[in-house]
Amino acid sequence: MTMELDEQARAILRLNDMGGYTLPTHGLYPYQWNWDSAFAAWGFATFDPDRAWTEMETLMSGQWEDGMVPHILFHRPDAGYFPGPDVWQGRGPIPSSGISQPPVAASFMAKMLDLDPSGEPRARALWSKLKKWHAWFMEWRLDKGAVCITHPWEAGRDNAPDWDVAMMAIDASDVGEYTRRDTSHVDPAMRPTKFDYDRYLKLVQIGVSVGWDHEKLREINPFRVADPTMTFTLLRAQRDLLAMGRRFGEDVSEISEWITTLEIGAETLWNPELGAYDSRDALTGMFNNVRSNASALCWYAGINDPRAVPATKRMLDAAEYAIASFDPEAEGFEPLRYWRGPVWPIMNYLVGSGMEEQGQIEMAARIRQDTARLMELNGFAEYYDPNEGTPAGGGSFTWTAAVWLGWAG
Ligand code: 9WN
Repeated sequence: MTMELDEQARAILRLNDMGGYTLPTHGLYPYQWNWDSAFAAWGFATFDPDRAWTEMETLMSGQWEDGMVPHILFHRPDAGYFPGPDVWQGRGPIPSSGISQPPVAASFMAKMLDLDPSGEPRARALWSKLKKWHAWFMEWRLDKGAVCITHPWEAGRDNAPDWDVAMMAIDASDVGEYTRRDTSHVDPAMRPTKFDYDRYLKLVQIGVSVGWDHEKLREINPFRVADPTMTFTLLRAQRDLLAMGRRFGEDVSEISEWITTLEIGAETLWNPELGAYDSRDALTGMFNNVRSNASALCWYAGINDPRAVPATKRMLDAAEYAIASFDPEAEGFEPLRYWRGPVWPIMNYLVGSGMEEQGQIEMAARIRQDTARLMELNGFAEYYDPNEGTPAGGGSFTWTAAVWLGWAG
């Protein structure tokens, strides 16, 4: 059984391989996405290390002059996705979007190096690029040491309830006409709403209007939210970058300072009333009061926080398959609508592997078993209903297959 699933997972990676970069899935996502690609590299590393390093190299080849690594690289035009390169007008060496995504690449590169120590020369060449990307976050995205997103797509958790209040404050009345493509690939009931999309596009238009100048955007962008996903993944990635830097004989003093800053920032996201790490609106200073699976990324970031255990356990127990993206007991929980309830294998890996490392064995085992069960029963979907296990979103999904190969299987 496991062997068969291993083969299926490898076949998905091959199927989505465009030669040098991997699509999340054909149809719905016909480009290279940043954090998907890091997961893909790790999946490839379990059976084809050379291809794995190439994936990372292609991702980093899209890095902007200022260090940012965009969330989408549009290698070849494809009418099946909106908004495409003409709308985004990124200013990098490869047509791209104008925002970034959770920086998990350095952490997966560390895993790749464990699996394939002979890849060290390629890792060394990538290291300074990753450092430049991490420096970009430290320069442009901090609020009290926590990492902010400037667009919901930047967090990778598009329509999470975390952003609802901030989204309501955006005036998108003049966004104009546009045609979505996502809803022609999957059931609109599983996707973000038109209200969300109007604002997603409005934020892109604002970015384009200033040529994606980060300094100007810091002044005028109507959306800036400090986010646990970003803060915890960057904190973890800095630790992994530092460890690799030491191994390569690099000067890592600056990275140590970044780690201290991010640890202080992470603490500013602790919401005592919620009993969880929470997103905080950097423009208003208000917590969003949303209990999501991003809170449980603290362990992945190396923070073994006993305060976070009770609410995390409650979230695990509130659904058949852990861990729901949004608290199943909260008002507005939607088991099939993208980041407003469904369970995501990639988040399960980040959360579960962090718990394993920090000795939270019981919760970790529960998450890992549930992740495996979902794939055994329902294949390699983008995400699943946390109560029924129903596969949802795109099928034959790259990062889900990678999680099977690298961890759950
Ligand atoms: C926008 C590719 C990406 C993931 C994100 C996920 C979704 C895109 C979309 O798909 O976002 O970036 O069009 O919905 O939310 O995490 O990287 O799989």
